Amino acid sequence: MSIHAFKMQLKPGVLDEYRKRHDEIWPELSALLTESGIYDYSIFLDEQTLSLFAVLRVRADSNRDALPDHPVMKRWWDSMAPLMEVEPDNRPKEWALPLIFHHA
Ligand code: RM4
Repeated sequence: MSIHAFKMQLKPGVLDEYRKRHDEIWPELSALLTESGIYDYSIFLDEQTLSLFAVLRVRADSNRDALPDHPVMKRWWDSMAPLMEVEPDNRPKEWALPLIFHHA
């Protein structure tokens, strides 16, 4: 198992919609994340900057690297692109947050 954290950036004025999309997360996306070895995945919001802080755990046997090519992931990212800062292919911009301290 490993822990990963990264930052994403929400656009102004879309917080309610961003929250709603995650409250109604697609079952097929949820299943894909689980199948890819991702679990205990949380996204926190910095209300001052609209930065999103994602923290997730990845199983040792994960195939997380294949996720960006999966049609369900691409469809989700396309649908979320109006709400987030994204790369040219619509995946969200991500800034890695290196682990400094962990209390188990
Ligand atoms: C986020 C973003 C991430 C995705 C989660 C489920 O808004 O699209 O890439 O992993 O949703």
